[in-house]
Amino acid sequence: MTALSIDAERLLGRIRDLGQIGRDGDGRLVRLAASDSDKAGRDTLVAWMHRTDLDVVVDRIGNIFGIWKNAANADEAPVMIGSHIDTVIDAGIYDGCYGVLSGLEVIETLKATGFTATRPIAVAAFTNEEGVRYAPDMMGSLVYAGGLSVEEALATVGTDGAVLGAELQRIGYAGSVEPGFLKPHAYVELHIEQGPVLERERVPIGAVENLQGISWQRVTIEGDANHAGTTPMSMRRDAGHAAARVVTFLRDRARNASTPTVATVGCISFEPNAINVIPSRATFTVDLRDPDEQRLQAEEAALAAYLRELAAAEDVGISVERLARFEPVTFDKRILELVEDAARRRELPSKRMTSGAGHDAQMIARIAPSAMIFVPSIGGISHNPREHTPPDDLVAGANILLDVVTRLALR
Ligand code: HGY
Ligand code: MN
Ligand code: MN
Repeated sequence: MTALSIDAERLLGRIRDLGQIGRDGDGRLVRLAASDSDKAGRDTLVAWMHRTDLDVVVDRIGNIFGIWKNAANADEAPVMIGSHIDTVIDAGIYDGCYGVLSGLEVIETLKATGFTATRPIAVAAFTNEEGVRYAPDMMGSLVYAGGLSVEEALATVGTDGAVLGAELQRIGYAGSVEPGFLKPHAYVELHIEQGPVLERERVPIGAVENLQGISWQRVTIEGDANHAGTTPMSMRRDAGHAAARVVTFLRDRARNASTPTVATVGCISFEPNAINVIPSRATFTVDLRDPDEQRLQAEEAALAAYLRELAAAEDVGISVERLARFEPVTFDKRILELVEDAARRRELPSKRMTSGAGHDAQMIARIAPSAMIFVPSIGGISHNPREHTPPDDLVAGANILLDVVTRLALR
């Protein structure tokens, strides 16, 4: 008997279609949380949910749920499939969207076969997973899991000065339902790996057993603006130079470490940002990650010590603001075994692995047994328009999700 399969063309077509929504004037994909382009993506997803006859619910932080339930199972805890459809700047079309659209596809496929689940099946699109406009990232799922109050989240001021709550109102996604209204029986997230491991090892399915800790900080360095031509080097309080020292310190330390620690300065700005003025202020972000909590704390302490030394040596003021901090997460072994069993039955190699990226699953793991499934990323590239996963791998991953959800929905 051939195994049930999702409708590949429908899934791949929706990924392509959603990937065209939110292109800016330069053709870049930019659907930042609660922006007009995010609204356009949300509206498209909701329309597809309605077309599948799902109950659509939006909660107060704008998380969107498409719920398939019937009179017999409506009171049972649901199997939840989720991810996100907001993007970074100049994004690929698979990050997050692949998981949400595969969840919708799994429900649509099961509905068409007359499958009778013993519990509802819900697909979720969580608000602001990327954290580019509003920190922290994974915000919608963090609020959903009770890790951040919805009031605090709604009051968050974005990088453009807009307040999240007002933006959700403006785009029509300030729902009335309290986050956490559905406590999942189990949560599964399908996602592109966004790293090089599966492609390099020619393994089509990743059973993600844990996810590394994340530390986000914003550093502000205060110096003195002064004339670039007349100020002797020995008399400068150069915030720009001090910032450059931190960037190099972080990269060299992580690069030379024998651990999987990674460090990234993704945003940096100078004031007054003029060619002939010594920067009076430098503001930049630091993203530190490590699968081990003790090591991550040691990296944060090493940076703090370096900043103290640098402030004294360069006679500058340095202040640090925490933007996000999440400890490493271990996923549910039972669900992982279902993933591996499903791969075996479909004669697909799989491997256990760690997620380098943050995901909504790490938040929902606080309230329900959760796990992730990865598919390969070509060249390990992500957060980049060249992000790509071959269609066969996309379909294989969605079929593993179908098998795992089917098993969970019968328990
Ligand atoms: O930052 C992350 O890892 C995720 O893409 N938000
Ligand atoms: Mn993602
Ligand atoms: Mn991402």
